[in-house]
Amino acid sequence: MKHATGLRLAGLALGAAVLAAPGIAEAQGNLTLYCTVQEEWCRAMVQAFEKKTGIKVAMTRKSSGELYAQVKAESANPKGDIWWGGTGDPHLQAAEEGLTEEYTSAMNKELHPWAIKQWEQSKKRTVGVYAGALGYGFNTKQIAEKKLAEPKCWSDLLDPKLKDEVQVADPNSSGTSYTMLATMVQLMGEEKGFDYLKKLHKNINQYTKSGAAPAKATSLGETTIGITFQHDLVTFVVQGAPIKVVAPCEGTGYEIGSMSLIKGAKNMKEAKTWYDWALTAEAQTIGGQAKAYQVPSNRNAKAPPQAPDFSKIKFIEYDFAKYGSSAERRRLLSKWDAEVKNLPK
Ligand code: S7P
Repeated sequence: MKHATGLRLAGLALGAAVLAAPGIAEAQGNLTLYCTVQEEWCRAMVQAFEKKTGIKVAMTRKSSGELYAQVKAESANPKGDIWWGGTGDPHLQAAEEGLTEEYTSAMNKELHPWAIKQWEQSKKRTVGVYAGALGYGFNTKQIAEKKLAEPKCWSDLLDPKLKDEVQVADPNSSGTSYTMLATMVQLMGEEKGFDYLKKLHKNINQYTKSGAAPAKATSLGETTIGITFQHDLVTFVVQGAPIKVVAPCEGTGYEIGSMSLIKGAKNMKEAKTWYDWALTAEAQTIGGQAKAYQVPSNRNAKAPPQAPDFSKIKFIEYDFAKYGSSAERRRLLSKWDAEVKNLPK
């Protein structure tokens, strides 16, 4: 397995300076925002943007796969203006299918190379706004009470003693879970990756709709183990939940959380104002304040101190071009539906 060389997230020189964004004028107007991060962060962003620009925002929050399906379904008569946040793969799929619009922001020059790579790969149709590492967390009380060994690797999750103790989302609705599916295929090869997912299925107590839901369930002891992005577990750790976050020993995948302008947007001017603003260091510090611990894409935005330390995580060389492509994403999801989802336990 190769390790990501392009992902220089940990040692980023994150300066403290908050720069004023060029080209952002005080304005009035309306904007329909499709938001695919956690609700609290969506609301904090909307509030700050409305205050800054005077533009009124109507926001809808959904999981990434669901939102992609909505943008596609509405493409003949788009209702949304901008899609902000969520895993990059469905944004790349939307870009390839011509559902989103090209744009070059003046803010691009402040972004990390991994955020710009996303933009280049999509032919200017989506850009990186944050990065996050996949992993899992376990409830330390449950593990101790059930006298289970502390898991450290992906392979540990196949232990028959963990029957019905693991929770993850359905990759059709959830970008997080699609990231896991694509990670297993890249880490182990397709045959072994699907073999792994079939064995894991025996230990799954529920496939949730939302990717972050297993983090909450782990915090409440409703599941012993939750597979999510590591930052979604940190959200509960900082609130005192008995969760230990695991960066799996074999290596793991990651997301480039992305943003796209919706093709045919009714409020394109306002959507571009959001786009430029959301790439500023100022806007990217709002995540940490809203208990969202991803690594920001603006080089001048400080990563929240609680964010997972990427220098200590073994990353795979995630192939976004391949696993974000329309054909591959559709193929893997239907294979998962056919071969994993409905398997008897
Ligand atoms: O909570 C933030 C986050 O994990 O949610 C996004 C995710 O795509 C939305 O959840 P789904 O898995 O349900 O689609 C991630 O991009 C982001 O880091």
